[in-house]
Amino acid sequence: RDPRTAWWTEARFGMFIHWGLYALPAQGEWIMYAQKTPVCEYEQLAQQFNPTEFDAKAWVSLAKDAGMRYIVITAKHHDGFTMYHSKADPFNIVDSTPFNRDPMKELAEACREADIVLCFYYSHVIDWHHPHAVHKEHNNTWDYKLEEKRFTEYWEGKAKPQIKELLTEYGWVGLLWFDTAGGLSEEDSKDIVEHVRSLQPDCVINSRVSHYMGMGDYVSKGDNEIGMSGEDTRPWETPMTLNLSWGYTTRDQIWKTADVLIQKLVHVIGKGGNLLLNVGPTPQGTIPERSAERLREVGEWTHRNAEA
Ligand code: JFZ
Repeated sequence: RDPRTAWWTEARFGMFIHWGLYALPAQGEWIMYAQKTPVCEYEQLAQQFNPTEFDAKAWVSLAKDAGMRYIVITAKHHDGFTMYHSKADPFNIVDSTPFNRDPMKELAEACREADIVLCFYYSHVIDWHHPHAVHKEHNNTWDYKLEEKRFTEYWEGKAKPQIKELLTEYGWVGLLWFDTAGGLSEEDSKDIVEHVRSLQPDCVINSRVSHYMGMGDYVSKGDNEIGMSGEDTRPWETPMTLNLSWGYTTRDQIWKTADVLIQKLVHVIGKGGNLLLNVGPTPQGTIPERSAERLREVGEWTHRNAEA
């Protein structure tokens, strides 16, 4: 049994949080790419982003009530905007919005108090804001020319310094959740793993850090996909949505019922996996009431059965 992943395999159930500027247009976290929004236009969202209703303690206690033991939040998603105070790039919530608070700092504090493990999602390959980020397919080709990209400038100038900030300014980080590694070389994947290990040797890394087999401490399944296949014996996790999208949207109102969620939870855990269940907070900084309601229902069921 691996001491690094021990807390995580015991935790079983976590809260995924997709929160960023994309909450404002309210059509999911891929909106910039879908609409080919120019960087200068997308940046204007930051000036309107002021989530004054954000309450870290309320989010953490909702996770706790639901029976969750860890939180994975989008410190940076594909739009390149960081939801914490980054010194490496001013396109972040403290330097570019009127909000003037670092919600990751507040969450780190609230998690420590409540004994919930804080983890960060970091989009290490896709970054539509940075001129030199390179992905296999999903690049910002409306602002930047592929042939003019110098990947090292992104890698050494933004991705690695920002990962370092996350691993040095927020206390112990339980897990770094990487994603969409298409096009990243084996060498660069190893580079990022070593980078994380050198800063926080106990930090768990998910398999999406790389497209090369066997990297990372556990396997992230496809969305809503349950169970292991093949020969991989690593622990695994199913990321799941409550509705049909990750980021906040007003369009998608197809919600899984509490019964279905409880069945999924039992199914995943029964097969030995972890369930990472997503919420997409609003631009005001609140978890949509429909989502909160569902999570509390799941929690009531879990707590009832834990006592019995
Ligand atoms: C990625 C992101 O592009 C998406 O915005 C979200 O953050 C999600 C959790 O992860 O999308 C994926 C990546 C991999 C799979 C599905 C969606 N997959 O392997 O099935």
